[in-house]
Amino acid sequence: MRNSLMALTLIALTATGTAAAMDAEEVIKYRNSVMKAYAGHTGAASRIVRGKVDYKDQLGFHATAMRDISLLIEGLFPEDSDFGETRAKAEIWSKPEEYKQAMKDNQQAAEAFLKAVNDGTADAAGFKAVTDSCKGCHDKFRAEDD
Ligand code: ASC
Repeated sequence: MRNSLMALTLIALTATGTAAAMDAEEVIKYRNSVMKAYAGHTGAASRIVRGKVDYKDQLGFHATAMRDISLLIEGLFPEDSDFGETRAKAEIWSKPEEYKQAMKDNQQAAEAFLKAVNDGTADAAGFKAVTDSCKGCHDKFRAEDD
């Protein structure tokens, strides 16, 4: 009983600590870093897929990172992270169903591309499906550069 109470208190404290640490400006910086990582892996994979470089043995690494990152993105836009140094548009929060669908499209394309890489059937079209879904989301939900 005492132990479980202590455990519960610890969980509660941890949860509070996590929430307090989620300063919106830090979330925005974190989000930008994760997106840059996604762009880095996508750019690297692109050069392999297009035969510009001969690092085919590293394509699985990039495709895995792309798929993993695609799964993180949906959680990177909490309600209060819509101000300041961000190009995130209000539509992310005002059209949540559309936004979720765009996330899902990207996740599915990235998953399919990873599977193709693992099966040895990856091609330019499968890769383009991923970048098209990136672009689809950016067109709707990311503001232009200043
Ligand atoms: C990329 C990247 C994006 C998308 C977009 C697709 O490689 O960094 O933001 O693809 O350019 O058109």
